[in-house]
Formats: sequence, C-alpha cells, structure tokens
Amino acid sequence: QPESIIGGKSFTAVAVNCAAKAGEWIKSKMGSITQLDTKYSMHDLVTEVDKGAERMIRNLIATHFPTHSFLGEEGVEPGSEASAKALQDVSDAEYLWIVDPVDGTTNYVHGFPFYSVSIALAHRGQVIVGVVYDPSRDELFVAERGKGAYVHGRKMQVSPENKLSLSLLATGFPADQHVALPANLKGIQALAPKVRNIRVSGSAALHLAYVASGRLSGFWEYNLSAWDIAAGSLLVEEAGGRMSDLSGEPYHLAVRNVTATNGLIQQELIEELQAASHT
Ligand code: 2AM
Ligand code: CA
Ligand code: CA
Ligand code: CA
Repeated sequence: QPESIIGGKSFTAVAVNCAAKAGEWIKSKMGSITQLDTKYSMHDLVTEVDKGAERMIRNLIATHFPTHSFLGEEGVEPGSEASAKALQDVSDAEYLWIVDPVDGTTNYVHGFPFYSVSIALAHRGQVIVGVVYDPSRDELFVAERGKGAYVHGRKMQVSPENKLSLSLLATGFPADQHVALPANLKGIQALAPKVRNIRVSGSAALHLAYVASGRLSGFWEYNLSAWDIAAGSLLVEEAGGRMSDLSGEPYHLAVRNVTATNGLIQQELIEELQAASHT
C-alpha cells in the first residue's frame, strides 16, 4: 500500500480541495469567456478558463507534493497521438496526477450545465484517488482505492439493471470524423432500439460518476484520453462496477476506447458494440 499521507496532507484531501477551488472559479467565470479558440478541429474548443483552472490545480498540487508528476490536458498538444505520447513520457512516475480542468468545455461555453473537474492520482500506473466535481449541481464524487466511492459522504453503488433492455446508457460523439465517429454511430444505431435510452451529455468524467452513482447503467466512448477517464474509473470500480476496453480487457491508463457499466450488462454491451463495428 502506498503512503496516502505526506507532510500531513492526505492525497484525497488535496485532490478534493483542488477540484472544489477550481470548480468554484470555473463556475464564476461562466458566461464571461473572452477568448475562445479551437484546438484540433472545429469540435475541439479551449478557453482561458481551461488553461487558468489547470494552472491553479497544478500549482496547488506542486506546493503539497513537489516531487509528484503531473499530466494535464492543457499541457499537451492536441490530438490522440500527442496525448498517448504524453502519457508514455510519465509512465515511470511513482506518483502521477492526471487532470482535466474542464471536462465538457463545449457544454461550458454554451451554458449547458454538465461539465466537471476531473482529478486522479496514480501510483505506479494504478489509480488510487479519483475525484470528479460538478460545479453546476455542487456534487463532489470521491473514491479511494479499497475504501469505496462517495458522493458528498454518501456511499455510491452502481445500478441493479441486469439486462440492456432495462438500461439507461450514455456515450459521446468522437471528434475523429474518419474512423471513431462512424464506428460509434453504428454502435448507437445498434443499441438504441435495445435499451431504455441513450444520453450524449458531453462530459465523459461525469458520465462515469453517473455510472458509479447508479444514475446510468453504463457508458462507452471512443478516443478518450487518460485525463477524461482516470478519476471516473476508480469511482466506477469502487462503486462495484466494471471498466474495460471495447474488447473486454481490464481498464488501464492507456485505454482510449472505454466501457463502464454496473458489471451486470458489461458482457452484453461489449458484444453489441463488437457486432455493430463489424456491420
Ligand atoms: P473536453 O471537454 O475536456 O475536451 C465528450 O464526448 C468528451 O469528449 C469530453 O470528455 C470531452 O472532453 C471530450 N472531447 C472533446 N473534444 C475532443 C477531441 N477533439 N478529442 C477527444 N476528446 C474530446
Ligand atoms: Ca478539450
Ligand atoms: Ca476531457
Ligand atoms: Ca478538458
């Protein structure tokens, strides 16, 4: 077991403090964005708030844990190759903080209140703390490995639906127009008639928190990066759910095409997505 306390401050306390502080600031800036840029494509937005929030989180972590490594979305060039390489570069870090300062920037820019701050701490590649904060609803989701997952102190448990036909799922439209988007549209087309419904709400981290809290039965998405998933993956696992890639292999930090469920529908969901990808 890694030390969870250094210098009197627990890892989780720092993660929570960072998420709460950044989240409050992000929310206070909503509606007053002065600079909106695109990154990789017209679908990929970034604001001064994304960058400012990441700087705030990074500085706070560095004051408590100066020896720890840091991987944040806004510190990496856009595109999936750059993000895979950035993760590779820190793969031998003992302690690695993985941060998405605003997950759901498109929602944030449009005033659609579904975005989050996502902060994970990995020890030798294994996520040991995961925090996702939703400033719009003031909901704080926290997990520590082996200690369960909580939303504002209440223990979370994944949902009981044991069939796709009883399930509420979520996914995302990938930015990649050539391979991932067509693949996922096939998945949506195959699944929509077989489930209760599908939501595409725009924050992968929050979707994972919703799987953990039982509000969604499952979630899948293509082409994500470690900062979108790492924190939420621990929420799901500690709430009794399952995380895997699209072929059913267990989740790890380099997984980009991800499924997260209550466990009960995992097999059925993966089979449907695999069948759809071959159509
Ligand atoms: P972001 O808001 O932090 O960029 C929604 O489907 C998810 O996709 C969000 O987690 C969102 O994160 C992410 N996303 C948005 N644009 C993306 C892009 N160009 N490539 C990969 N993921 C993206
Ligand atoms: Ca982004
Ligand atoms: Ca993101
Ligand atoms: Ca982001």
